[in-house]
Order: sequence, then C-alpha cells, then structure tokens
Amino acid sequence: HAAEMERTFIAIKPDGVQRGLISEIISRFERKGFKLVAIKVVVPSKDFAKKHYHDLKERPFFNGLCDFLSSGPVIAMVWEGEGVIRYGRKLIGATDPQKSEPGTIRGDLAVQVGRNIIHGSDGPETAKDEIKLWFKPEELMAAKPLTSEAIAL
Ligand code: DGT
Ligand code: DGI
Repeated sequence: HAAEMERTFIAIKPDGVQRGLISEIISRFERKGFKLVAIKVVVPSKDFAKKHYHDLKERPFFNGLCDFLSSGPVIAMVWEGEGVIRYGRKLIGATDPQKSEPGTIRGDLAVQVGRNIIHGSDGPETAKDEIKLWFKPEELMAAKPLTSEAIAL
C-alpha cells in the first residue's frame, strides 16, 4: 500500500490530567478502534505552547490559553486509523463544551471552553505539523503492521 495510514495529534490538557480523565479519554479512542502509536507526558514550556497555538496568536485569549497549556502535565499522543483526524474531532466534540453533544468527550466531561480537557488536530495539515512539533520520528511506533513473513519468523 502506497498510502500511509492517517494519523492525528491528540493531547489531554492539564485540566484533563488533573481531573483523572486520562484513562477515560484513551479508552474512548481505543474502543472506537483507533491505534495508539505514540504517547508521553510532558509539561510544555510557554514558548512551546505558543508554537502549538500559533494560529490563535491574534485572539484575545491566546496568552491565557498558552499559560494554561503550560501549567502542568499534558498527555501528548498520536492516534492512527482510517478517518482518525475527522472522527477524532467527532469523539472530542465542539470546542465549547456548552455546545458539545452528549456522548462526546467534551460534552460528557467538561463545561468551560477554557477548560475543555482535550485537543485534537483539526485537519490533515495541522495533524502533520502538530505531530512534528510534539514528537521526534523515532518516538512514533513503526507505521507498518507485521508482515506475514515477519510473523512466521
Ligand atoms: P473548532 O470548531 O473546535 O475548531 O472551534 P471553532 O472553529 O468553533 O472555534 P473558533 O475558531 O471560533 O475559535 C477558536 C478558539 O478560540 C475556540 O476554541 C474558542 C476560542 N475563542 C474564540 N473566541 C473566543 C473569545 O472571545 N474568548 C475566548 N476566551 N476564547 C475564544
Ligand atoms: O480545536 P479546538 O481546541 O476545538 O478549538 P480551537 O483550536 O479553535 O481553540 C483552541 C483552544 O482555545 C480551545 O480548545 C480552547 C481555547 N478557546 C477557544 N475558544 C475559547 C477558548 N478559551 C477561552 N477561554 N475562551 C474561548 O472563547
């Protein structure tokens, strides 16, 4: 197969970690059938947070948002699977938890837009950029499943 399997960047923000929602969130992606190919705990610096949110630098809440992301441990992850970028956003729900549907992560588990517990890349370009920003290539699990030859060894 020439086409690489789709990947997205997902992060559990400091509020999600602090509230003990790591396993709940991972579980939803896992049960859907997506595959975890990288995961680590990091406390991003403010400068790093600014890089992550560079698209929002003109917004009035940018500074507070970056302070918040760098305020504690973040669970940075890469998830893989067919349609994972788009469907990952669906699992997460609308940005503002007051508008997220019940059944979504934010709809079920959050109430404030500034404390919406999770981030997910919003498209193929941002997914590529965010994976590159947060992970070194060697931190990503091998892209290819085992071949039948490898299994037979
Ligand atoms: P989505 O669909 O989850 O990508 O979010 P959008 O596109 O509905 O949200 P957008 O692009 O209007 O706003 C970008 C982010 O900025 C969004 O997560 C909420 C936040 N935001 C927007 N306007 C304000 C504001 O006036 N105050 C604060 N604190 N945050 C805002
Ligand atoms: O991709 P999303 O996280 O769903 O949304 P986004 O990329 O448009 O915004 C990034 C983050 O910015 C979002 O998860 C929470 C924060 N944010 C967005 N809108 C507001 C906001 N924070 C506050 N305090 N107020 C907002 O209106």
